[in-house]
Amino acid sequence: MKKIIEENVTEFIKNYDNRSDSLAGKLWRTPIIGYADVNHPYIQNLPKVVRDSHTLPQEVMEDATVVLCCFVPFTKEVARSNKNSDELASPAWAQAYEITNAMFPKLNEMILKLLQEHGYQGRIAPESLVFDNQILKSNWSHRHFAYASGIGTFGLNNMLITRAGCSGRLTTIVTNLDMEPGKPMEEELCLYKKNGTCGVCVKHCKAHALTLEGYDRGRCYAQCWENAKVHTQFGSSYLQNDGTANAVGSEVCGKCVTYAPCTYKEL
Ligand code: B12
Ligand code: SF4
Ligand code: SF4
Repeated sequence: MKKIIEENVTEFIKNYDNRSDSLAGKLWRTPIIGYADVNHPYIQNLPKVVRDSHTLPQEVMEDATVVLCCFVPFTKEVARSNKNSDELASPAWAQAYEITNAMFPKLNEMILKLLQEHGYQGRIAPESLVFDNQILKSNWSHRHFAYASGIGTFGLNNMLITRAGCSGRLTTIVTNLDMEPGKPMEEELCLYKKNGTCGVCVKHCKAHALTLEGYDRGRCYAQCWENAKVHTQFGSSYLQNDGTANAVGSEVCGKCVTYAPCTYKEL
């Protein structure tokens, strides 16, 4: 079943990349898919690690077994468009964000159908579709599920770093698939966490939201807002809890994600 899912997701993304916008055919690379064990203590502990109200997979689907985690890496071209010398994110970075966010519901739908065809069920956690712009935390952290599935580790830049790098986006689906889940990676993929070197992401954060001492989500969000005011041409895909759009434009920045050793890795 893993192979079938992998093939179908790869094919779907390839076909979806065949659009008519300026990033057509050069937006994504081969996705990386992992499966997180819903009964793993790391997952059961998420309400303590992320926030009390963090949803557990069993609340989304009673007979949940694994959470399918899909990381869709951006191409080098998209990652490198977001130059650190520029104050704001590149238009291509904002566009990639919106196109990918718009693609995910369709990808999810395809996976749900595929699961059904093979006698399984899947559900999207409703909390994964919204984001509270007051608290700046979700009740469904894609990154934590992806970490538990073994597809990557957390960087100093907060990103999930995978074997394809950290420049890309994540989606997750709760399933009752009968398969061997992954487990957290033993190897540390962030150089700073591994041996105290690098720290490039911190140097790139002109808003001083990311420092060696920690991360200020309020400052980071303010910088994303500066971008949203300018990058209004690609829409605004994130919703608030009440279903209305979160911002006037694309809430992006990502300088800590680009031009770093963990940005892009050849697969
Ligand atoms: C709210 C949110 C924001 C907020 C707050 C960001 C933040 N770091 O929390 C704002 C608007 C500022 C933001 C900014 C960005 N975001 Co954002 N954001 C989200 C969202 C909706 C929820 C994240 C959340 O709940 N955070 C709360 C914290 C507590 O959970 P967490 O960040 O997942 O996990 C952290 C901690 O728990 C801690 N941690 C890890 N292990 C452990 C263990 C223990 C024991 C403890 C105590 C803590 C701990 O480290 C983790 C990483 O910081 C997710 C989508 C989703 N539903 O998951 C996207 C998401 C995290 N964002 C993403 C991205 C790419 C960005 C930006 C680069 C913007 C852009 N696209 O240009 C910046 C990067 C900022 C940064 N360096 O962190 C991607 C990350 C992809 C990846 N490779 O990991 C996500 C997953 C969206 C997606 N669908 O792909 N974001
Ligand atoms: S830029 Fe360096 S320190 Fe920052 S997350 Fe990537 S590897 Fe870690
Ligand atoms: S997204 Fe921008 S503001 Fe936020 S931590 Fe990264 S570089 Fe700093």
